[in-house]
Amino acid sequence: MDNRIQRLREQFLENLQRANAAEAFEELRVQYLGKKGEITGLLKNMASIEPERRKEYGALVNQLKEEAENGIKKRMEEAHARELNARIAATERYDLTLPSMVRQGSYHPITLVQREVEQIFASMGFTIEDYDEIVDDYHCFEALNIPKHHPARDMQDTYYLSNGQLLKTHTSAAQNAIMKKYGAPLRAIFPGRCFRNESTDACHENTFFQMEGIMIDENISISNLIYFMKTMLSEVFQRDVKVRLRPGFFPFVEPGFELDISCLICGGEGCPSCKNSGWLELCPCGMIHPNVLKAGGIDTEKYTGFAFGLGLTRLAMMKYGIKDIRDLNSGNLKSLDQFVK
Ligand code: FA5
Repeated sequence: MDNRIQRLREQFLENLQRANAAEAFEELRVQYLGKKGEITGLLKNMASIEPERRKEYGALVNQLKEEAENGIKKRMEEAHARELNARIAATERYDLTLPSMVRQGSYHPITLVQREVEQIFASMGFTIEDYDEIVDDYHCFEALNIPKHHPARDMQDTYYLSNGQLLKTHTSAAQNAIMKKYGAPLRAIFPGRCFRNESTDACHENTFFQMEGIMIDENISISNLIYFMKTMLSEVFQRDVKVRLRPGFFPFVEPGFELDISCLICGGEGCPSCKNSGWLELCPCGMIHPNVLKAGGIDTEKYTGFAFGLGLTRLAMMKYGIKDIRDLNSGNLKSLDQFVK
């Protein structure tokens, strides 16, 4: 190898060994490979080389140039990795003894109110049941005395799935299965998420929670129904709440009622949360229709029963003074983490 090239190579490799920081590598690059760099100079020098040696000389310089470029790159990467490891080892290590910076989690207001209502009914001998969110037409409608093409289906704008099943529009969809599971006498509540293709506003969501309750036994009457509803509401609110019962039509109860409570957001004066009526539809209920009992395998000569469909989401709104139902599904931690318990 040409002596000059050989000397420059040795000098470069020595300097490269010594360099260990980003700035030092940049200096080396300028010193050897920059416009006025020493290796670049060798190339510029080509004209002064005898023509018969030029080819070999050019190849050697280019080889050195490539070696220098690759050498700088490799050592830079090694230095970067060393730096990173040192930083992780020294300064960015987790200190497991430090107090957590993560905010404490909280239960959703609907979970809180659901648990409260569950406890109240459990203390009165009701079992708590879980039921599917995807159900079939029979359970959601037909077993509830709502045959195909019955106009009552229009009250619940339903999300149908391509396989013919549907998203449960109300917790009543579990009545039939639970009657068949336990027979009579029976006391059960079954909370669940319901889905309807609703236009949303301050008191309507397309996804909301209800809690269904049924009690079937000998001699069950409307007075039992009223007693259980009143007990539940006075326990939940721990104060007097004005309620009103008015006739309501649901094909699966006879007679049927709408139980409304005086809006606790506006004190009954009217606001968007109660559609300016001062009352909020909270808990439709009634005496279970004999066709529904029969479909559930219950002896209608011996037993009667009541059912209710409590609007759990609305109950949470009233209990916690939440003005807009949409806040509850918003995932907005600012409003939801007030309920840390
Ligand atoms: C029903 O769903 C009946 N299955 C209830 C029932 C059960 C009646 C047993 C008789 C016997 P309704 O569609 O009215 O009824 O809904 C019941 C409650 O769910 C309402 O009073 C309301 O509190 C709540 N609810 C209904 N739709 C919505 C909605 N879009 N957003 C929030 N809550 C709703």
